[in-house]
Amino acid sequence: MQLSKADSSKPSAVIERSLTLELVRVTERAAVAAAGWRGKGDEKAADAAAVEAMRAEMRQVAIAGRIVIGEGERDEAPMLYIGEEVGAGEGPEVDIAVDPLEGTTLCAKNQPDAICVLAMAERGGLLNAPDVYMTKVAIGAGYPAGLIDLDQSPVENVRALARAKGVPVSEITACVLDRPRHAGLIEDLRIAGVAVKLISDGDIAGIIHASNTEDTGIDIYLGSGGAPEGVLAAAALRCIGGQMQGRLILDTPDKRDRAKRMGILDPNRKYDAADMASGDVLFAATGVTDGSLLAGVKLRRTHVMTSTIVMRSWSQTVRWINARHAR
Ligand code: VTB
Repeated sequence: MQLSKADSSKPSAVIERSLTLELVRVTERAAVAAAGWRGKGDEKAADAAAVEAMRAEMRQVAIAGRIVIGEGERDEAPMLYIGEEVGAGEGPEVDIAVDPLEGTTLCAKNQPDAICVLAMAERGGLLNAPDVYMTKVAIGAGYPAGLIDLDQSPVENVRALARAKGVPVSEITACVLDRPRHAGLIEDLRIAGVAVKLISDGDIAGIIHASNTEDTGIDIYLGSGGAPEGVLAAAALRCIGGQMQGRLILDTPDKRDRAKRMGILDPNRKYDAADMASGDVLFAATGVTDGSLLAGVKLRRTHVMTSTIVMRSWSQTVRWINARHAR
């Protein structure tokens, strides 16, 4: 194993690697704040707690950061709005995508897989995605490039994957968000014999699961979810490997206008993971509720335990950091 990447032939790493641990502190603090709202039925309060904590901790980080994916437009979100400058101001110029509490409903109902998520890339490295839906497909690493394609039907994508994996379609498990808009998709998959794992929220975790088939049993992620979540999932896939495609659903003139203002000129463009998150990318997520990706925050009498996954595209390193914090 080569631990020093100093004379690697890869392009130079632009983002200081010690920033990975700084990001962990940010998602940890957000998760601890949100954890106080688990099971309280108040999604807004849970989200606000995570946002405030994330923003406060980010102020300590030595970056000149700019929010590209955040809580919304400046006029609708007081904190972590698109374009907000974050960080201590001194340090590398980076773009930041956040989902301070991915799965607010999961947190409010204390259900699995609510997580706090942050990705960082070189300036200009993250797609400025409007808050619309995105059609997504994702699989893990080790398959020929171009195996999955949004121009094929979901069932065709599953068939291609099954062939490449050398198993019958009946042994493929697809992860899909449980939404009425996916009724046709779910029916088509079931008619084809595919096993469908339905999740109630949290498609960033869903896509990460598809890239980790051996542990999760999930082979492919299919369906539409938030475009901002798509960019965050793409950042994760850049680090852990796997293929993904996304296409914005710009089905009204208003959405097309919004996208245009954000620099999206081709409304039908298919984006792969590297189109959504390019160059050197860091990704961190901390569990809020216990889930299949991460353990949730444990609030003990004298201390708090957190569980975080942090990864970096340049080195393809994935770390799981379990931390014990004094109360
Ligand atoms: C997904 C999922 C989120 O929204 O993007 C989903 O990752 C899509 O939107 O956790 P709908 O809920 O409208 O289907 C969430 O479930 C909630 O933000």
